[in-house]
Amino acid sequence: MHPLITQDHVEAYQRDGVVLIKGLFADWVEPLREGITTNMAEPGPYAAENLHDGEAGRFFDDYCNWNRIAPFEDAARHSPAAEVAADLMGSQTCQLFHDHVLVKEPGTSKPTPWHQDSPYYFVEGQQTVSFWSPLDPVRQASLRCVAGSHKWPKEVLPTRWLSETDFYPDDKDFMPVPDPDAEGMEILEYAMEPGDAVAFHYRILHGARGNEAKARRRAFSLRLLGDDARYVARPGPTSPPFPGHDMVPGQKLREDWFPVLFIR
Ligand SMILES: O=C(O)CCC(=O)C(=O)O
Repeated sequence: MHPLITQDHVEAYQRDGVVLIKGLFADWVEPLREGITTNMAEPGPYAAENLHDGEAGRFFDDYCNWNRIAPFEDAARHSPAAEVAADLMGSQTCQLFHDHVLVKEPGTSKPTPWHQDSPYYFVEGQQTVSFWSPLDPVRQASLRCVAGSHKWPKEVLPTRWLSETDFYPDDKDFMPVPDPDAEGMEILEYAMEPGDAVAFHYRILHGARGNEAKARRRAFSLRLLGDDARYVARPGPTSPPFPGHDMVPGQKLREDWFPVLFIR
């Protein structure tokens, strides 16, 4: 087990689908901030602005940039994240799916809608984990996760964040998006320092409040895969789409595009 975590972290992760890892990216905070500066100055083809005209603040996100922004690749390959991920997942290996940057500038009141990541992705498995790490202290705009939702039998309907329309043309296999606050669900959220990370399963229902604070809320996320993760077909283009990936259902993700970061 990596010294940053204990058996309690693993049990909490398996039970709740979410756990806080203090200091996971503590040594990468400055380089990752620089990476985000580069990313925002040179957005990739998938970069999005998630506010309508006239809405206050700025909510920027972008993903799949690790192979052009060195600090993102460095954090994926050399931080403790991959080994900690393998420990939490109970996996012999850890493979990179992608990186994701989410920035809420001060005065951005828009919440991040409740969603699970898994329905947007073309991958399925019990052994999945994302790390969401703020590079600024966060209180109000921290990630909020519904404990145990990774074990729900049906996935939650994926929607587009800006237009709030359904993500796939055929949505009969999904359950409607619940309102965890109104429905009294157990929501886990943490006051976090730069470099701390929330580990959460791809099937965890999660969202975030707006950022009404005076400070920026820059977050870096790594999406990681364990031994049992396999390519799955979805009813339309996924997010991220990875055009031309050429994989078939049941296949392990190709290692030339999704590098193995850790082998036990
Ligand atoms: O940063 C946010 O506001 C939301 C993050 C999120 O949904 C994710 O990392 O999957």
